[in-house]
Amino acid sequence: MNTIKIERHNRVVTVRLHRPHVLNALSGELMTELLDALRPLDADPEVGCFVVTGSEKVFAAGADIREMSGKSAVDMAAEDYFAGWEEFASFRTPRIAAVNGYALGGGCELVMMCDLVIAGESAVFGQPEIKLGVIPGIGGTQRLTRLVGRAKAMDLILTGRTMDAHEAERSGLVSRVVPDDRVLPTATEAAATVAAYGTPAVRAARECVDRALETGLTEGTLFERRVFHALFATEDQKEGMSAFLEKREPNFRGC
Ligand code: CO8
Repeated sequence: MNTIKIERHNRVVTVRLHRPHVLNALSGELMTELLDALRPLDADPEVGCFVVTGSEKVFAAGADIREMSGKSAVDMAAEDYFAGWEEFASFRTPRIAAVNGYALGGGCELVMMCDLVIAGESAVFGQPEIKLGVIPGIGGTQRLTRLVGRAKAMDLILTGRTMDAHEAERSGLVSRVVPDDRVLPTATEAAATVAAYGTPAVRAARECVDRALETGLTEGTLFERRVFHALFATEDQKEGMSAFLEKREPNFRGC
């Protein structure tokens, strides 16, 4: 692989974006390599969480402007350019973004496709596409608005200004801000924690939380209650509740 590096420790897989000469700009090759690498891991029951990160200096400075710049509208539509990122968004394995430095444009959109976002003090978020004569194209106008609200989303997308890690946390884009050198360790610890829980409950929790962005309160709470009921069909529910009552650690088996 030319553009990413993958490491696996027990149930946690870490994907490192690796195009340092262009600040990890997201090219078509990077997207393809990342999807090809993660697709089988997403289907592997022994994998419990993904961590997506960049370098200590930059997460990703957006889609690759050089790659896009010469394309026509017909090229973009014919390729359905970057539609593949929706496959990443639809993976069932939970994912944690570990962000140092710039997460701009497509980099910020990739962050928003993750479930938890651990940001270092140096992290910078934004959707500056307006400065290039375009708009966000990997879900930025939709996910940012749902996550931070219309007022903040309009501010970021129309002015192209960036926000630091603390503003991003206050706005609801970031889960936790930690010192820069704690970003990857914190993300990896959180990933190991998530990966140790029962897969049916983790998947159910993700689906229910994401449903909140798509549906009304009555329908969403009914969906949640039905999923809650269904989890009583799992061995993990019996194990989790028995372990609590027997004052021991649970041993979840993902079934
Ligand atoms: N694409 C390609 N190359 C890039 C990118 C990028 N997004 N960002 C940086 N680079 C390159 C630079 O060209 C430079 O290369 P070289 O050394 O050959 O000149 C190298 O990386 C280092 O960059 P800088 O010298 O600019 O570094 P600075 O530290 O001075 O500045 C910044 C860092 C502020 C991050 C600056 O590089 C920058 O503004 N980058 C562009 C940010 C941006 O506009 N991102 C949005 C891109 S568009 C996008 O993401 C749209 C997604 C939707 C597409 C889907 C379509 C359907």
